[in-house]
Amino acid sequence: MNEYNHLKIEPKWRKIWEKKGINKTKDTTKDSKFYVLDMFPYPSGDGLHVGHPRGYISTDVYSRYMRMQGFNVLHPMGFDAFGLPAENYAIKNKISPDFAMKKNAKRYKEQMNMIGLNYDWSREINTTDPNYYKWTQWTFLQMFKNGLAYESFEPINWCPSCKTGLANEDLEDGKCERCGTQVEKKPMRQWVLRITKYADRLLNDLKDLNWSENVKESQRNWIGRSEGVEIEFQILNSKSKIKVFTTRADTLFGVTYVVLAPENKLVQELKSQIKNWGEVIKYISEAKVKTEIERTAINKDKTGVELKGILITNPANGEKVPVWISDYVLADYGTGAVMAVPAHDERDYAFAKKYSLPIKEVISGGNIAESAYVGNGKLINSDKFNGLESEKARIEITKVFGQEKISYKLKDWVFSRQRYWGEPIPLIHCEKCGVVPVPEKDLPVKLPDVKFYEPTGTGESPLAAIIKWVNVKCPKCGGKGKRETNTMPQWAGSSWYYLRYIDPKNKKVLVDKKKEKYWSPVDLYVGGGEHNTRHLIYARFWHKFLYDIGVVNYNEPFTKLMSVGMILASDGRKMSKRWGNVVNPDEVVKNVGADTLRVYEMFMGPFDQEIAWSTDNMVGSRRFLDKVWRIGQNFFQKSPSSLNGIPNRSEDVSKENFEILLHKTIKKVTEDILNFNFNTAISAFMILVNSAEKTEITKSNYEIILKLLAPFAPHLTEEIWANLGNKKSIHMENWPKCDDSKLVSDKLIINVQINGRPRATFEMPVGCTQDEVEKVALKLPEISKWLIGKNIKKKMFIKGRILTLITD
Ligand code: ANZ
Ligand code: ZN
Repeated sequence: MNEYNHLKIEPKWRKIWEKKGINKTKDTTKDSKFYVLDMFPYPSGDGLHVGHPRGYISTDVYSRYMRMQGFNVLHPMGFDAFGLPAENYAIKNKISPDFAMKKNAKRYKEQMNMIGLNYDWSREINTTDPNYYKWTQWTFLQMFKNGLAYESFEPINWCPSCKTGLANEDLEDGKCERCGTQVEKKPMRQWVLRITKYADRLLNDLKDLNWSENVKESQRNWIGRSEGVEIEFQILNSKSKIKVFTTRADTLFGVTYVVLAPENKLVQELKSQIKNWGEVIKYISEAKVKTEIERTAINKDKTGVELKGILITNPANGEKVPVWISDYVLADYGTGAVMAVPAHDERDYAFAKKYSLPIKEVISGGNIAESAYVGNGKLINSDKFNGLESEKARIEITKVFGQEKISYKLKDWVFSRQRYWGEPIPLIHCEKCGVVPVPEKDLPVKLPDVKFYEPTGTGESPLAAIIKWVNVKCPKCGGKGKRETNTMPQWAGSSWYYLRYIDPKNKKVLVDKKKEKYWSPVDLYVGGGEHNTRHLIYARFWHKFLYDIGVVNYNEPFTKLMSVGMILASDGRKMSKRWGNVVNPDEVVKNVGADTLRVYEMFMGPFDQEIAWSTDNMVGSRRFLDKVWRIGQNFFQKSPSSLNGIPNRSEDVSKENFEILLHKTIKKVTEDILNFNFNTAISAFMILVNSAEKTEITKSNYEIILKLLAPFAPHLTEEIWANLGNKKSIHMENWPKCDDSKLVSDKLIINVQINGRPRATFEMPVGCTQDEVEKVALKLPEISKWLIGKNIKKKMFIKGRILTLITD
């Protein structure tokens, strides 16, 4: 018997596939299309570990399946190679980021090929390729021209270790996502994109997407739309007012103090009136080092300082109430000021208790001696509004004292980084003309070669030191100009890359409109759940902008989204060099083969859930493939003429029952692939193959099994397929069709009619022949009695249903 030698089979077929171009996407806009996209990786120096390809294998299975269903499939791959990780890696290893990135990308590609991923590499893109980032820069220019990119001097998040500004989205619990350092606020010149202008569309259009409710909910929370009211409180002995944002205008009569965020500009303005300035300034500097989570957690101890000497008037009842600063109020949400209603808000309640501030009940229904009552109810202690229900009162009180206002948690996107390894922002600062866009014909603005990539830490990018590059003529007046030296964040290039795969080499436009219309939107997008907010919000924003300026035809980029669960190490921890628990796919492929790795990763558990690696279980997947191989060997040992029907060993599964199971499996595997239930698809396979071992399986049924398995184990199935004498690649075959008649049950009801009249019904096994049916029928008394003394002139049989007898 021939051995299943994956080391021989796998590289052989990969070479043949490449030569035949079976992964190539057809350059047509006519056939039915299907676009399957992976979140592309940034190529890190460590290469892939076995956790990375879980998503890639799923899309590979899916795209092979769709191709067998007759679709023109686009399944591309590329690299997201700008950004801090690549740059930090390069600095650490003292090589240029460009060199490091190219080396790493090459390694990634080799590993992906080794796993048999069928990418169309002729469409490969890399965000650091000037021919690619030309269009990232071009889109930025269009945003600039449309007023969506602006300069800001507000304090931004600054990572003292990475020495760069960061967007809110780049923080984890107030720490730099990359290095874990506590982020500071630092005032700096920044380029910012007005993503908030798109907040409502980003929110509303979620409803049309075939995404899980949980991802949609994360996006909703991230956007954080809140309908409320702004109310102004006059400061005594001052012209200034304090404006607060509240969602509970109905509690206005219960305000017993007002709280400003420590960073609120008013605090500095009121300095001369504040009697305890020393205490105030000390508190402000302490607040700076706390994270947002620490500041706003309900159960954290609240701290604050009263601004002594400041009083304000409640517009509703004229009461004079004190003003405090506290870090539980955030500077960049709402107005950075809160009207405190301790009777009806938990944080205000805790704060008032701690500092013995009055608690005034204005909504009935609770027991404020014990805790804040946060629900709705009838108003009390609220003058002419007494007796109104909260909801009605909110409207009425707003009419008199406030202004309706919608607040968003989403902030404009801080879009500049003070680092080398990113797309240069294509703007020129002119002494006379101000900020001037680089003319489109001069794009791309290429990154210059430099000697040092290290961040300067001064808030300027290392590019600022390249005098030759920085000094340019102003495109408008020809006078002295200087290039913008900030670069774009890593998220820029990944916000639109899926469009470039459609038309990767186009020199004239970002993407040809006709091609875009055909291929867009992405039908299936697969990647890690960590991208549920940032990347997927940025990309949707970028896409909607391109839609608005007529570059693309649809207003959403990704129709269906699937999140892949992480593969943990066998010790249950994240795979990491730090823990020494990384499993290298090269080893696995060498030991048991790429097909085993693929089958195992699809089998190990529900696709969207975390799961720990187990080498033992992987061996089980190999055994399954061994069985598939062994069954095939039975065919090769016979002479070619006796290929139909091999003798079984025990015949404990009947041929009929096997066919039923086979068709059930076709149905199940088809549905499971479509629903990303790969693990149950593989279990169904295992059951099928076990019974295939115990029956007389025909060649054509065996071929059906191979076709079903082809997307999962492409090399093994191709090898057997070829050995069976097939010339065309199995991956170009049609997907097997399930014969529903075989599914109903393993028993059929046969009707017998004599001369057009129904005379008997009885059960027969599925697959019964006319002869078998006749034999049973003629023995039945209710049939035979009609046939006494008659000759049967004609017999007709509708397979599996009706036997008709005509007599003379
Ligand atoms: C008075 C009030 C009374 C409030 C009451 C609540 C209950 P969302 O839904 O998240 O928008 N708030 C406003 N700006 C804030 C800031 N910058 N930092 C911290 N908290 C802030 O929440 C809106 C509510 O959060 C507002 O309504 C305000 O407290 C608080 F019985 O105003 B409320
Ligand atoms: Zn100029």
